[in-house]
Amino acid sequence: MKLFYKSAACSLAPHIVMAELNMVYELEAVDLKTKTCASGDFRKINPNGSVPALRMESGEILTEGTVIMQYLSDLKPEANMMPKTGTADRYRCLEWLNFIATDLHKNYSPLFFAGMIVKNVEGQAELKSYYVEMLRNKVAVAAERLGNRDFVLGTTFSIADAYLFTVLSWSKYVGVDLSAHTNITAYMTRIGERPSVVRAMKEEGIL
Ligand SMILES: N[C@@H](CCC(=O)N[C@@H](CS)C(=O)NCC(=O)O)C(=O)O
Repeated sequence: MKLFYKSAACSLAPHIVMAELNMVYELEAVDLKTKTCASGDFRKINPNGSVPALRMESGEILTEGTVIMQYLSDLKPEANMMPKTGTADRYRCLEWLNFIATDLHKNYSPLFFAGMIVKNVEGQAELKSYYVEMLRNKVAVAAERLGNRDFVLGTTFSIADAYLFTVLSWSKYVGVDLSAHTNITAYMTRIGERPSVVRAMKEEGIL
């Protein structure tokens, strides 16, 4: 299997999942600006031009991070990285994945590209302040839902943790202050020390 990724981007989440599951995998870095990678034109691999993309054992390409992570966890169901179909926890996990993808992830993105969205500096500052405020509220919701659990679903590390950790780790680059939520800062430290997370981050050159 090969994961097409960009260092520290959302593709870190499935990368962590592959490491956690002790899978045999290859990595190929993508330049998101030029949409190129060692294999050539990345749009031929993923017409959407975004990472992550996974080349599965069959040779087919699977895209969409939350789906890739579900696919990976289904390859090794015994590792319980996603609760079994039909259980209440399964839907709790899906609820987290959707919340992270749509309410967290996509509200961080404009903070990285403010200069491409708005040309004048004042406009960029306004845009950033809007999204930082939006994220302050969304992170408060995440903190409330996490409560005093070790992991989002309780005591078991799941694919939702790999994704939540990845997205919240962008806070330091874009001025989103997590320090008001001590459960979140402790969570970030706890997940960041996990061997699979350390391995994936090292492989991406972040550590
Ligand atoms: N819908 C995709 C979006 C992934 C996404 O936003 N990836 C970002 C990096 S974190 C990206 O590749 N952005 C460049 C682009 O979309 O052109 C998913 O959930 O996997």
